[in-house]
Amino acid sequence: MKKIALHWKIIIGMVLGIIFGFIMNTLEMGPKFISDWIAPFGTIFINLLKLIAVPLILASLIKGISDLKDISKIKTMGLRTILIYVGTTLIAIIIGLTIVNTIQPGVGMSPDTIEKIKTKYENSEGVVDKLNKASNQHDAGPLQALVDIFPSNIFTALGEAKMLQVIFFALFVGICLLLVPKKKAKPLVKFFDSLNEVVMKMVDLIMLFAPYAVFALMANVIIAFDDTEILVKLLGYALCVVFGLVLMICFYLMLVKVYTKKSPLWFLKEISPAQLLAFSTSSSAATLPVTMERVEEHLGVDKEVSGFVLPVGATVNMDGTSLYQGIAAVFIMQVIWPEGLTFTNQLVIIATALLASIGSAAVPSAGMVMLVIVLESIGFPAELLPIGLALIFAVDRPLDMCRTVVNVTGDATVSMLVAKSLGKLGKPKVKNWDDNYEKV
Ligand code: DAS
Repeated sequence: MKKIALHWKIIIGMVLGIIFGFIMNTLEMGPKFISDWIAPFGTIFINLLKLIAVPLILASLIKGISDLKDISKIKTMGLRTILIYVGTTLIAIIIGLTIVNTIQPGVGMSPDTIEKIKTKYENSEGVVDKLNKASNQHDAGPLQALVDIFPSNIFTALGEAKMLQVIFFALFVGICLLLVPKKKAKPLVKFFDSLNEVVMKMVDLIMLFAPYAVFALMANVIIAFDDTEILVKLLGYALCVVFGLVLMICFYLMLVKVYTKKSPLWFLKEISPAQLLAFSTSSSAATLPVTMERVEEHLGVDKEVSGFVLPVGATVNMDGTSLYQGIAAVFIMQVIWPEGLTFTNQLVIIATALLASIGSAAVPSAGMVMLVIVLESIGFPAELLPIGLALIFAVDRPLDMCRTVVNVTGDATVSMLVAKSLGKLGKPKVKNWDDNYEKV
């Protein structure tokens, strides 16, 4: 019997995890059983992916940069990457604002629904935690984000997986490898070349565990749903976000088709394992090793492009998150602060949602934390913030899963556009969809 491709095993694991989660949710001890005996396998999988993200970025970027013939390409690559990232993020926010102002999902919500949501979630641990995390962001000065790019201790940066600091260090080492005599550079280039191969093989091995891990992750998400009535009331808002995210995916496919002349369906199929993991883990950072492996080995993007564009993207480019922040901010105002719905405020939302998505960490629910910053930027009353977050809290996890898929897809798209513009988009190294997974 023909072996089932890993792609399908992951989807089967996802579906079975959702079914298992709903079944266990009907049993008295079901949720506890899942959180004690099933969820840890999902955590182990995410830990393994995060474990290899930093060495992969280091090896991929240093090896890639040191292969460059012309050092000026680094400046071009950096500039093009940032410009395209800002452009796609602005488009995402504008799509989100257009949808939420047209459909107006927050208008006409009944006071008793608002009261029910307020009572249930306003003082919940999840909402309070997000507000506390958001208040920690206030202490940072206007240039703190720039200062944070430059590490004072590379071992701390590596140990704490500070992506932008690792990227800066890798770029620094790669450029210096180009500037020292070839003979002197060779041992280090060979070291990072072999490290890259080894870490890529680690991705293959970890991915064999993916179907079981995705089962655990999905079951753990389902047990969090305990109030279907509220979920139904928030369906309009949730569908606005999902519709906007689907439009963003269509926008990426159009960019791939028009600019790289590649088949959009081929592109979607080749990055689907990364999208499935993004959906299951809600973390761009955890998905990064698989995104890099798919983009390099299955989309044909050269290492020095993917090694730079993807880690930067996972850290600062979150189109799905910025679209969601635009919709969520206006939805909350439609429900509890209609006087804030001015045109000026919507312009401010565009600017702050762009900055907030850059500042959002690539971890679950980070977008909701930075949503507080967006709301505060338009003078949203502080005393209404807990209710505002409570309004969207019940559906935030499934929407986080969806927006993380868009974040990862956007990064993969931009890596192809930048590679194409630099003549660094070649033939895929691995033909079959899951060829390299079966070889281990
Ligand atoms: N979960 C975040 C990510 O990893 C996105 C978000 O929270 O909006 O991309």
